[in-house]
Formats: sequence, structure tokens, C-alpha cells
Amino acid sequence: MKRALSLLTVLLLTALFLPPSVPALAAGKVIIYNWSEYIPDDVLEAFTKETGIEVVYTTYESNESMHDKLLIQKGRGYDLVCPSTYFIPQMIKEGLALKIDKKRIPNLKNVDPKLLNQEFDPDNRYSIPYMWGNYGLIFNSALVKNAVTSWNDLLRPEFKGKIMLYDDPRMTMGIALLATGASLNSTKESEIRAAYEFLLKLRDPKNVFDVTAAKNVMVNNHSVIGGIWNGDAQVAMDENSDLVYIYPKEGVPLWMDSFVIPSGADNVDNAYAFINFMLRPEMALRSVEEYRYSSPNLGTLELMDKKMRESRLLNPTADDLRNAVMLNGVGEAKALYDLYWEKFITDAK
Ligand code: N2P
Repeated sequence: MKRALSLLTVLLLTALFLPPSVPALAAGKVIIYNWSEYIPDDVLEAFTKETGIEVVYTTYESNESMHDKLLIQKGRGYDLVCPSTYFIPQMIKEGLALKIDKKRIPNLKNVDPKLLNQEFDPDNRYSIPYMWGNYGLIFNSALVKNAVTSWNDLLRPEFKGKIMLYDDPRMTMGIALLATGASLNSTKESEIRAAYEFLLKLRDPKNVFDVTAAKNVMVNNHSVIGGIWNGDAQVAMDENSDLVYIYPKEGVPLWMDSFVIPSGADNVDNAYAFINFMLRPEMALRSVEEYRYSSPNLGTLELMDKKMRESRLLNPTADDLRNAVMLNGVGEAKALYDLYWEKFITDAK
């Protein structure tokens, strides 16, 4: 009896004093649905190692596909998603986003206040910034001889059939809106139609690419010019030193991707734990090192080496962004974007 008791005591004491790095058995899981190529595997592994929470991770290539899935599932099935600025107002309106309790995210203190409290979610009631970036112009300096400074340069006859466009309606329609002198967040049908007409002039059946494949068609010289996210541009430039990234004079679309807990999430506590973990400067730094987008985390900026800190792709100057505009929700006009985007894809075939 005495022996059995002392065994019990040992077991109890062991359970009580387990070092925090040993995962608790009932930590459960967190189901994350995120953009592809956005959080390095070692960061996900570090989270599980530290918390014992299993990460179930699936990816998407566009806001549209993430949103459509969440809508069909009525906000259920995932504990965390990462929509861009302009999708957040819509998701809030549709009841797909859970209200955030900021007290549960102490590392929010690391986020640059200039990137909080934006028009798409005043006071960050539903979204916590993860990464931000821009969509600029990339070209191959070995194959493009004359200077390129404008989105309108895409119309040059020499580029016919050699342009790379993202299969992303707001990015690609966005550069067409800027090229035709309209607002990036236009809600006027005449302007949205003019943007579609601009795109038709560029279109060749083979030049709209899945966002993950897009950088590769620049690296392997299949296309010579196009629009691209700054992170993808840097990854492509590391592989092909002829590639150059510029901020066209009409301006660039800016975006920010934020963590949102869907309204039907099952593992809300774990979603909070994950957001807080990702807001540690060193975790955000790993994402920046791997995928080259800009981090809203002020601590991350301090940890960057000189080369990263001075990169104009990662940390654009005020002059680079002089005409840059944040992509925002367009309310009812989204139907017009969907309509003209669909028309563009089918008409140009
Ligand atoms: C990373 C995707 C970046 C998302 N592959 C831009 N909103």
C-alpha cells in the first residue's frame, strides 16, 4: 500500500513539474487555412513543440477561394484564416469573423501602430495584421531594352504575348485602374469597364498565371514583364539576376493580410495562442526571411540585417510609395469586379 502510494506521489509530482517545453497531452489542435508559401514549416513546428498544439495546415491561392469556402461552411471548419484588407469588411458583414479579444494577444504591442486601425477594420475589432506588401512591376532587363516606368508600358507591341498577369482580380484589375487614371478602389462601372478594356489589350490566352506559378514564368524567361507581389519579386530576383522590380509612376496597390478567427471556429483558444506566437518578432522574421514580404512587427524590423532593412522591396521609401493606395473593400461594386474579371478571362480566350 505504502509502495503504491509513493508511486502515485511520484506520478503526481512528475505531472505537476513537467517542464513547460513538454507538450501537454490535451492541447488539441488549431486548423489554419492560409495563403500558400506564407509561414515556414519550422515556425509551425516550433509552435507545436512549445505548446503541444497540433497544427493542421491547408493553403489557398486567392482570397476568393478562401472566402467562398468559408461562406459555404458558414464560418466553420477552420480556426484561423488570413484575408487581405479588402476582403475583411465583407467577411465581417457576412458574419464570418469572430470579434477579437485583444487582451488575449499581448504581443499586439509589437505591431506598428501606423498599420493598426485601418479603414477596412477600424480599431482592429476582427483582424490582426500578419504581413503587408505591394504589387509592383517586374521586368527582365536582359530582354527589355527601353526604360519601363509606367503600367501603360505594358501596352507596348513588343510585349504582346510576353506579359505575366496574376490570376487575382483585385491586383490585376487594380493595375489596369491605375493605368487608366482611375482610383484603385473605384466603384464606378464606367471605370471598371475601362480597366477591363485595358486588360483585354494585354491578354493572350496563356498569360494569366496562378499566383504561385507566376514568379517562375519570370525566372525562366517565359514572360518578360508583369505585375507581381514584392515578396515573390524578391524570391524571383534571387534566382534570376536580370529581373528588376520598379514602382510605376501611377502608383502601386498596397495590401495587408491579417489573421481572422472564423465565427464558427472550434479551437478559439488555440487560434489566440497561434496569433500571439506569430507576433513574436523572431517568428515574423522567419516568415520575412523565407517569403520576403514586409512585416508590420516593429521588433522584426530591429532584428533584420542591414541588407534586409535597406531593401526597397521589403521596406519601400516614401518616394517609392508616393502614389501607392491601400486596397479596400468596394461594397456592392464587388459584383462589378467579379463580372468584368470573368468577362476578361472568357472574352480574351
Ligand atoms: C504569399 C501570398 C501573399 C499574399 N504566397 C498577398 N496577399
